[in-house]
Amino acid sequence: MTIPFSFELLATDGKARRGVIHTARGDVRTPAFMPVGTVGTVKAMYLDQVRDSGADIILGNTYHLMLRPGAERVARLGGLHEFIRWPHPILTDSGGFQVMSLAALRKMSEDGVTFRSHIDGKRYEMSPERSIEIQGLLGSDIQMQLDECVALPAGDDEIRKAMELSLRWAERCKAAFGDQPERAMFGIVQGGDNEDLRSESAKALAGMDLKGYAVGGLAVGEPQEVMLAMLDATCPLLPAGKPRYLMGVGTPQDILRSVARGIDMFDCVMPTRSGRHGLAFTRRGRVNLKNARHAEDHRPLDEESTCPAARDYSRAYLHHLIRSGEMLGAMLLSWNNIHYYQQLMQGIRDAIAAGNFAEFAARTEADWKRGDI
Ligand code: PRF
Repeated sequence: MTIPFSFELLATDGKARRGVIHTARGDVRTPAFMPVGTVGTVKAMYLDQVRDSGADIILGNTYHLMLRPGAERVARLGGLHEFIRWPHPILTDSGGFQVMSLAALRKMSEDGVTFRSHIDGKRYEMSPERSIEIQGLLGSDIQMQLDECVALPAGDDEIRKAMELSLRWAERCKAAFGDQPERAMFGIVQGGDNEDLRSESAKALAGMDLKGYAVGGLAVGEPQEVMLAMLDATCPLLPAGKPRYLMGVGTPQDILRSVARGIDMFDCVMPTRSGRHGLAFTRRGRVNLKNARHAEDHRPLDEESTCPAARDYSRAYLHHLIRSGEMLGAMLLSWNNIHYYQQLMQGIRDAIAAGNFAEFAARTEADWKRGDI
């Protein structure tokens, strides 16, 4: 018997929640950070390193994988887990958001989105049903509804239209997904920076009795206070017994402040993308290794870290690698950053379980501000 998908709330501390998502491929401890493995690789890292850093789940992208190598091909190769050699849980995003940010000549209609591939210009159509079909071929454990995300600032009419379309697509995705106890399909709250539209969206989705809920359409150009206000307006309307996922967020500070408002799951390219560009996340804030001040610095990023990338390499060497555009620089800093994010999530989970999340958050933010070691 495979294990059905379920969410167990283990502890709460204020609005912060400690929980576990049970899946057929293993448990996901929440709050969780999902490293982004867009094309079937967490860029510049071995998946063993990703796992050892403490990640229970990674994210893959429908849009990229449908274009190359193709969802049907991945299915013939045994599914995404087998193909990339990650036997643990995978969440896939539905594709709409990536189409809007990457594809050419994209067009939205009631029935879905048509676009041309950013790779070879070939024309594709993606309906809510096709997005779920692709995610099924990939075999992901958590699948996302197709939605429309509006970049902010935007007018209320445009935000309402996208929110309502996303609700209709949620119904179609739910029907297409059907009854698959071992997997989940999450709905996505939209509504831009408008609290009323957010609450309408959240209530309608909650009424669909989905297995989990994402908050989309944030971190798309609005200030952090606006994003947090939208979480304040949304989270209390979502069922307490289901996981809540804030899509595409964020900085370590965004994560702390969103956990404080009841978010359980995050994904972001920030640790890997900024790592490739020479930015390191540490207990004492960010360190830009491109900066000349590191050129003769013997010290590691953090001698107390359990991550070799943080502990065993001098800043001078990391500076040299990044300045030289060497692959190893990107590899070491991605490793450091994913490890840092996972350590942060472990700290968050421990603090919620111990009932001292507010103190943990205040101390962690104060440490970042104190500046580099
Ligand atoms: N929708 C989907 N994926 C997303 C977003 C969204 O709104 C965002 C917004 N931050 C990131 N990824 N489907």
